[in-house]
Amino acid sequence: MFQFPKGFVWGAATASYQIEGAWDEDGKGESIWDRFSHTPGCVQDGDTGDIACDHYHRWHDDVKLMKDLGLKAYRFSIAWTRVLPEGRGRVNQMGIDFYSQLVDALLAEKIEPWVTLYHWDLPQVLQDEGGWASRMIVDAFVEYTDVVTRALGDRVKNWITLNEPWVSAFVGYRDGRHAPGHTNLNEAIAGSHHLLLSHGRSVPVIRANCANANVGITLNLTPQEPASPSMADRKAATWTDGYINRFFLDPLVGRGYPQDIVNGHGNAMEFIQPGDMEVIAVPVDFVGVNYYTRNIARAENVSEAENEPRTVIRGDEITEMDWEVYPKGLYNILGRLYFDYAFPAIYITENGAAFPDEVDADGQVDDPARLSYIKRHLEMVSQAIHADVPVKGYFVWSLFDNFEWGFGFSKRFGIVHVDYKTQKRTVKSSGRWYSRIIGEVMA
Ligand code: IFM
Repeated sequence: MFQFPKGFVWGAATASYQIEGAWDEDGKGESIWDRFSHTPGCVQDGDTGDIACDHYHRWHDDVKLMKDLGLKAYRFSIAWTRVLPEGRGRVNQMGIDFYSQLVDALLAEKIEPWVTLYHWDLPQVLQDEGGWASRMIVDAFVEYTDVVTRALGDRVKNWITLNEPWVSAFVGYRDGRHAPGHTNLNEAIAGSHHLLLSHGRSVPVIRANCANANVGITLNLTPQEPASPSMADRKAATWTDGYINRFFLDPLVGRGYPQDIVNGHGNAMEFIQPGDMEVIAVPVDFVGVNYYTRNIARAENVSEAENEPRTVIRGDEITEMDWEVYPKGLYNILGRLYFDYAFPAIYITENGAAFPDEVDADGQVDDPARLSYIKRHLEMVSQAIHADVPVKGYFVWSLFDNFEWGFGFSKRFGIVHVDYKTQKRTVKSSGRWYSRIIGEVMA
């Protein structure tokens, strides 16, 4: 059915705060997500990641489950606060040991570890100093990178500096829907720059500590399509493409920040210092893409009657996140990353869907909608590869149902169901299918 090149990486992904639990155990410090979720009203139903999937205590069995699924790679993130509880300075050996043992167990099962250094759980002490909005964070991130890569760089080859910096900056500092819950556009813009600068400064550190490292950054990329051919809708699509996609892609390849977005934000970006843009444009080995859906951009300041009629209509297949299922968008974004931005390699570091799953009377979880979602997106990956786009791997989001940030546990993305009361894991039919596909294409 699909054709994938030899060596294609087949994986699944998670993130520390979403699965680990053990929020204050073994010397771990408080993160912004601990603080945010413990603040009443911030997360749906008052859910927290205090226990989550209890992976911190169950990682051994979880690795066994990955092996049974036939995964070839596992993408997970490090909790900065386990390793450096005060954000910088004192190293917590128990935190290092946890990840070190996990890496050893994965390697023993021939599962390649893919480590994300930052997936949103900033130490609260660093937030108290201004967090990503403050330039001090860059040195702290470089120190953290150095500590982690010195400890794991002898065994971990694949490194992702940041997960979705747009979300960290804009959802956390402008929209207030994520930790730290601020609503300040200027903080979001400064935060974006400091995130990218942290990435750029940490890439050489990773390379120094890890021979033959494969280093990249993961972006959430959402193709933007004008709702009609009108100029107003095209302008709207250009704007949303700019502030979600180009604002991160362009500086990474040395094009600087897109001027339309800088002007539109009305922020002079005076925090940019000489040399910053060169640092950000450090060559990477790959870009990671987290793809879920497209956006259809409709001009807000023009009434429907005055605008041209819509020609691009949202499909009626919608996930529980209210995201349209649109596999073609993945194909389009992959082409753009290669033909326009010329990244040397591309990995899908997340792709998946939330649907309301039920455990049936036989203890099974049948999730045909998720299976179909993954299958159709993989078909797009396969087609992109055949159109010469260098896509090298695919990580389903997510291995487990987990803490979906502001939505708490109400959204299930896993190919493995988690009963949060008993912590029982049940492989869903999508997980069994994915496992079979991996086996077939690897054969
Ligand atoms: O759960 C998140 C993940 O942490 C980052 N990318 C999007 C996923 C689904 O919302």
